[in-house]
Amino acid sequence: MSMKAVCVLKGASEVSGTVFFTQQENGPVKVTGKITGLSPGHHGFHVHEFGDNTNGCVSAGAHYNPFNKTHGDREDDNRHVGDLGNVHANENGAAEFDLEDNIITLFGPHSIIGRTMVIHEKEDDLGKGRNEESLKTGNAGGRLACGVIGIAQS
Ligand SMILES: [Cu+2]
Ligand SMILES: [Zn+2]
Repeated sequence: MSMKAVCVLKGASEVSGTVFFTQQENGPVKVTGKITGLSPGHHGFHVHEFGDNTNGCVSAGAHYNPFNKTHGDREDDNRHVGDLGNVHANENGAAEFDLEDNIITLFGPHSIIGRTMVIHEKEDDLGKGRNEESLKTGNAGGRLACGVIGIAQS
């Protein structure tokens, strides 16, 4: 069985984008997409806990963390489920990405469907910032755009 999900990112800024997720059951999740309107450089990219955008991206809560870990990199054992690291925007402010992740899933009780994808103002320090905030948010700063992850046509 395979599953597809999609997320349209919008916010108060010019930043917008679309993220696609595909997964074969028990396989990794392929995450692809494009975000535009960014400043050139790295931007933190996470799944946040709630699919709630009632008060903008703030209502999405903290990084999705069902196993009570600290913030980290995509390849770290100690990471929030929602930690997808950074995406990199080119000189035109466009970030295109194509990655695979073994921790997020579109199936079961810890599915990311119905939660919120957030693109941040700053680079995520991946938990290596040697301060308390680094282990919570990666010091990625404000939330530029976000969207609820929904079930896509397959
Ligand atoms: Cu975030
Ligand atoms: Zn995190």
